[in-house]
Amino acid sequence: MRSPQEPEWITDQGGEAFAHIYRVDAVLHDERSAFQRVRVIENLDFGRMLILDDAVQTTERDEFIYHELLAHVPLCTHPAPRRVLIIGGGDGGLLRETLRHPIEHATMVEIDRAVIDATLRWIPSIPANCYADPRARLLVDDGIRFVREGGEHFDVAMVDSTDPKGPSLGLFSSEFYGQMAALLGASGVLAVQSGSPLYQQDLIAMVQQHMAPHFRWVRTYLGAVPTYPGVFWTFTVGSQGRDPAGVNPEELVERMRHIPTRYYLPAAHHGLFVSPPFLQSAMSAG
Ligand code: AG3
Repeated sequence: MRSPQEPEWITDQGGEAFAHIYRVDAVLHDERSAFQRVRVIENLDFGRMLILDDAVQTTERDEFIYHELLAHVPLCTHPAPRRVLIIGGGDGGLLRETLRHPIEHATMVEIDRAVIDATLRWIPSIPANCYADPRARLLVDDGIRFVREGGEHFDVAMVDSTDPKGPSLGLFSSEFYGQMAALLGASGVLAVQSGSPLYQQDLIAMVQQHMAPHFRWVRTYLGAVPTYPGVFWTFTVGSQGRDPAGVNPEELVERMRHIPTRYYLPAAHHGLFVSPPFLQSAMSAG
């Protein structure tokens, strides 16, 4: 038993033998939804943090890095995105970044309403006012089923998932990427979070392999997310039309001109695809 003076710490395990730990300075929300344990805690260094089971999803202090990287890379890869699909993303950060582009609409399909509600209530700066945007459509539903059933057309899709365990495993399958490609059409772009390059190299290789049959270009890029185990994190983009690494630099500047960012920069876009050799080997492994 912990004594009342001893603080609680949350352990987000990366590899077999390492983890990041965070002191719980206050518990703002703790519930077991139909899918997972949903917690919002306060931490002195990172502010409010959304934790699903024991995995940190996002925090007030560093959420912009992940959300900007997952949104602006695929959106700028497509020449003129109008319809956007987000699978997962319950905290709303990705939808918020997406809506900064002059798109027609964005549909977000999140399976767990508890994540949407807890973030809206306790970390409102992350969704900001994205759900009030008339271009946003929110569906609380199974994203895998939504994509399988098809019937709608999108220009850009993003998968903002939890770790590849349980219900989210299907979001990393070749079958799912194939069904996504069918929704996306000729210049479609898909971006996903593809895990840690330190302890999930198998996942990166698997995502590469599973996307390859369905997309003309498949590229993995790196970001630094301080609150994910090991800090280094990867994203993988599949594109049918343009090469994500070949977008005209002046066009990038123009497209991002009125979009404020704190991490993603047009001038850094191409550099994202110049991968360090250890990541290149991870991509081609498997
Ligand atoms: N999605 C979670 C990425 C995986 C983090 N893994 C971990 N901490 N063990 C982030 C959702 C942000 N919108």
